[in-house]
Amino acid sequence: MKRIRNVKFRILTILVVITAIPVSACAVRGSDTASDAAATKPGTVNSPASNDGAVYLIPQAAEYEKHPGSYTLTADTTICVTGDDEKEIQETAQVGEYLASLISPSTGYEPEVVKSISPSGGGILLTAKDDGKVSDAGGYRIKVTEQNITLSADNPEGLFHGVQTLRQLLPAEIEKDSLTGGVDWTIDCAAIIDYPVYRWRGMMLDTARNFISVENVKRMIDLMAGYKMNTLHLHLSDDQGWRIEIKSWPELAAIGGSSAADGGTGGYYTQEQYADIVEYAQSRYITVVPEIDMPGHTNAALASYGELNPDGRKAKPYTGTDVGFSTLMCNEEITYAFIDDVIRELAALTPGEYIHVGGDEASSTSKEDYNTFMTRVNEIAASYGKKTIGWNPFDQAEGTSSESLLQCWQPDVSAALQKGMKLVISPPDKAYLDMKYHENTALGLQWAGYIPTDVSYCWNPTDYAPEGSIEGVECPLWSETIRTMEDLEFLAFPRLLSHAEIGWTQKDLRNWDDYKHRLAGHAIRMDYQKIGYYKDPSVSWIQ
Ligand code: TNX
Repeated sequence: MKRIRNVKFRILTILVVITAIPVSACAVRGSDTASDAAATKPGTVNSPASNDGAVYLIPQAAEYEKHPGSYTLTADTTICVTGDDEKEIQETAQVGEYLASLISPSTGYEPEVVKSISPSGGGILLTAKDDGKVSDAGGYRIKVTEQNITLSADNPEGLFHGVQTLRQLLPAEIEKDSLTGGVDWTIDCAAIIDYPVYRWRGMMLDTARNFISVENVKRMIDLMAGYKMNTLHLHLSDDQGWRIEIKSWPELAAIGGSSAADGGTGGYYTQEQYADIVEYAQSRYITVVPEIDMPGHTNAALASYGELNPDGRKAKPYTGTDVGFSTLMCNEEITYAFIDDVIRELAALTPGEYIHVGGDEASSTSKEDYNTFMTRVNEIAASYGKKTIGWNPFDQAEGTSSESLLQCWQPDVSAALQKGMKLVISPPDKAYLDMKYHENTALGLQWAGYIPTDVSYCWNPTDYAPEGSIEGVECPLWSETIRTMEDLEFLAFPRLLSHAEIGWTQKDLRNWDDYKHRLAGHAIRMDYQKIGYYKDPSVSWIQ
């Protein structure tokens, strides 16, 4: 099965490459324009030492201009916050508290967050007042002078992204979780304007093949937030496991939750735990998109309830890693009563616009049944106020319209484009975090090829679809070979950072030579955060 998937994808890729205008993500950037020159600065000043005071932003900012002098954070620094109305000031204060919580452990300072417009005694001002549009999609401006720092944005989300930049402008030791002496907490004077290129900057965690604890999901949320990612897709059900409590169908969690892919851990999120994850993600400006994969990839549901099967008997739990053998019954009302309950309960717990309905690899479902099924599923989701997103060939199903998104993992996006659907781009041979880095790295699969860090970085979403049709990018982390958080981090880092930059930074500001230099300079921050990343030999790591 996997080999077929691989070959098909490669043939289609070749066709697309021939028909599309090739765009090189890794062309060496010229420096003859003002914006090029400005953008070159963060990654190229000084030598690439880890604590040399040089700036290694990831993702790269749209405009960065270094000025003479520096600002120093002290025990007296306050964080002032303001906005257009009380609600916005309140939310801005929360971003201020978040900034304070990042600063405190290593510096020992406990900056006071004050609702005021003027930073007294030279502080940090966070302002969400609408007076100089940056972008309402989460952009921001930063001005660092010797006296103070002003971070402004059109909304608190933009301020949150600006805080991530401030964090990377401070010495790397800011990432330590314990008091660190002997560091001058200075930031070079600078002017920055920054905004994202795409609205959807996602990561997917497959909690179905191997359960991922609430604590570990929260750690991933924190790490994603550090790179300005804003969408967490949770793959909550598959053949091997069902991970979300559905109160009207309790055996889903009780039975479906107990299995996992061979050697993996079972488990499920109670509704309270799921709501807690969603709220935690919201506090980091990350939207959770839950996925119930159907009509294929449903063995865990079929193992939980006999009535979902043609013979009325529960299927056997499945712990292998094959795909394409299970299907819901597409012409039986019990199936739609089941899906109605699942989507109703999930929609009530999910503030985001989208529910992911899977739709991939339904090789045991006829085309006709697939059409019937997706028409009903789209109607059910709409009845609970949600839009749908699905994997190819979801776009080809009748009943899927421009309201829905296609997550494309296969290159044929013609039906989606014809229908006016927007796309989330996830090419397996670039963006799949579960592919091995190299032949001899232990974890991961290889059906889409090996993905060393440079391959994960050197592509553009526009290699796959026209710019105007792209909602964003997402890197899925399937968990067939993952057992522990160490495994997860090894596959995710540093490749997650490639995808964060592809989602955020304009493509003419990106090139591998500059990026690998920044990644090497940035690495010590991952060390201080105890991220277990793979030291890919294609990067000249420092230390
Ligand atoms: C393909 S890509 C899958 C998953 C597997 C993954 C392993 C897609 C939509 N489905 O079911 O876990 O390959 O790499």
